[in-house]
Amino acid sequence: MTIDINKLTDDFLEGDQDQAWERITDQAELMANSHLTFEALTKAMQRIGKLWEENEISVADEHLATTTCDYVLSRYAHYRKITNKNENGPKALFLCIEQEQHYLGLKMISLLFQEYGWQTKLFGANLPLEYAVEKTEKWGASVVGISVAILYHAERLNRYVTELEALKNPPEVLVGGRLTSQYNLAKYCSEHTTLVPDLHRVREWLEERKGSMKNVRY
Ligand code: B12
Repeated sequence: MTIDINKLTDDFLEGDQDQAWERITDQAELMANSHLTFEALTKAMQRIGKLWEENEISVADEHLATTTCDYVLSRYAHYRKITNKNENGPKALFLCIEQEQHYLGLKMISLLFQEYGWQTKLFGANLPLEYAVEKTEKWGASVVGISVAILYHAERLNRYVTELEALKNPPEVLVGGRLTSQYNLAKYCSEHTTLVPDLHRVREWLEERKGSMKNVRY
């Protein structure tokens, strides 16, 4: 990948949506491959985290970087015609557990599922458990993807997993987010839960299921 991550980070910190978008469109390989694009955006946001940790930037800068990254993500999805209306595709619902604000990664994963022909609903940040259960049941989602980034939020994970997996038609619960790459969250999950540490593993998971699906767009 030849994109300059430091410059992309600077665009995010400036809130320069057009410049950030151009930096992506300049790279033909990114425009053709969402995996590489999401990897670049992830690296830039991780760099934002490092700068925040080192007191180089403020929380306001983090917010601006987030909305700019989110803009690029939405524009990329529009450009690549990635849709969540994949009729007859299996259903996946995505949410962050209560109080969890870090939703950008979840949005990327939802888009990846869409590319593989899934119908998706993206609930984003901070979805209380009662609604997660209700929506899963009503819509008949076969997968629920949960994101968790902050360690003290993980305590809540177990209730989400337990209640979702106890439904009459239980979905497969996938747990991802920054924490899963750093800690073993198995103690908050069950033997049926799938822990997904990074983008590569998501791609592998989607590839494994591809064979059994109709209407798949590659
Ligand atoms: C942007 C940001 C924010 C934004 C969030 C904006 C938003 N709406 O998303 C704001 C400013 C609100 C914020 C707030 C806070 N944040 Co913050 N934040 C970040 C930052 C810089 C980037 C997060 C991000 O978007 N990363 C990029 C995404 C793409 O990566 P990702 O989430 O890991 O997702 C990837 C995979 O994990 C996977 N994935 C993600 N979800 C899922 C789900 C499924 C199902 C699957 C399969 C896969 C998957 O897919 C992605 C693909 O690459 C991180 C730094 C970092 N290293 O991530 C800190 C960071 C996560 N934040 C941190 C902290 C401390 C906080 C705050 C407590 C304080 C603060 N900074 O204001 C609050 C807490 C808010 C809360 N209650 O949740 C710490 C956490 C440290 C810790 N020990 O827990 C970090 C690591 C910063 C740091 N270096 O210290 N934050």
